[in-house]
Amino acid sequence: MKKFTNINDLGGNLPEALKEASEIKKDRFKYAELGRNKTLLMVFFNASLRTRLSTQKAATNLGMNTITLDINQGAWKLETKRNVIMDGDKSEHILEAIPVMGSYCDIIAIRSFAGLENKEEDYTEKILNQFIKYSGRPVISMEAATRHPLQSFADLITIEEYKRTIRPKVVMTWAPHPKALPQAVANSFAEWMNAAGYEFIITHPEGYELDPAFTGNARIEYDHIKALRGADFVYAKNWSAYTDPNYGKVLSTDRKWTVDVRTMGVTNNAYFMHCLPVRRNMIVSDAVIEGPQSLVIPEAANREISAQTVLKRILSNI
Ligand code: AN0
Ligand code: CP
Repeated sequence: MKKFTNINDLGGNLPEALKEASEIKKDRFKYAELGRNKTLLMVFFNASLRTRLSTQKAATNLGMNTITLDINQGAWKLETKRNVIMDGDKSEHILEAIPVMGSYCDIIAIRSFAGLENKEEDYTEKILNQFIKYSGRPVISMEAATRHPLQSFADLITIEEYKRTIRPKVVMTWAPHPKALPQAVANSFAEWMNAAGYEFIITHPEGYELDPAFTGNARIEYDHIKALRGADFVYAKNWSAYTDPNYGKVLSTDRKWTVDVRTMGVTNNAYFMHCLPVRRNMIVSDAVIEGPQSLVIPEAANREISAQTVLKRILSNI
């Protein structure tokens, strides 16, 4: 594997990737020699708890060294546009910074969220693609503008571990949040659920339609109670509007969309999932997230497994 920025990088064989993940989970130190003298550089343009820790742990399990750079804490401010006279507050251009970063590592992982101001810039993955083009290294997305594949892979591993039927009913529900969030987690989850072949339904208020390139043939249902009826897994996530002219805007904070005991009551005793970080009593009630059907902790723990599976595949190829 040469990079990991979307599901296609797994080579189209999900069962094989899931099998590999499950083997890694059983013995995570089996390949402790594979990464010896190899360095993973993790570059963060945005905050992180899980991605930072789980990816570092995964790399360490494989014997790698890791370096972390928080661009907004201690690095030079980076200019990302070309043909600008750099007489402002940005000291360095990303086109020098990227190859320099690449020269200190064997694999480079990036977190760079959607700016939510320029849809075209976000949806062409301008920053991520510059890393792919100019770093000279295999690139791993730790959430880019349109996708969060390490999260979706961990979500899929989690569903496979807990599902009670071959083809469970998975419902992704939009939920309220006070600030505008990217569509990346939702886009990516939709892409992976479609590939997994589960019964997959998306529910959100009108105006929150996602890019059809990600939602594919998933059923879209505006009535969340109707959507959630009989669900085996409820995957909650907030995202800001995708469609024009509201791109990146918060259109609703209606707490009737908060996942609570009442909404979970119409499901098939569903498991509750969320990628975290989560705002309680906006996205989900205390009772649901703390309840016996909540998978948020094992889901987060599987981030180590998805990252390690991806790193192992890339290391085997360099
Ligand atoms: C981010 C998002 O919604 O994309 C990261 C989630 C993993 N969430 C927040 O910024 C709260
Ligand atoms: N789920 C997730 O990616 O969490 P962090 O933003 O804390 O890394």
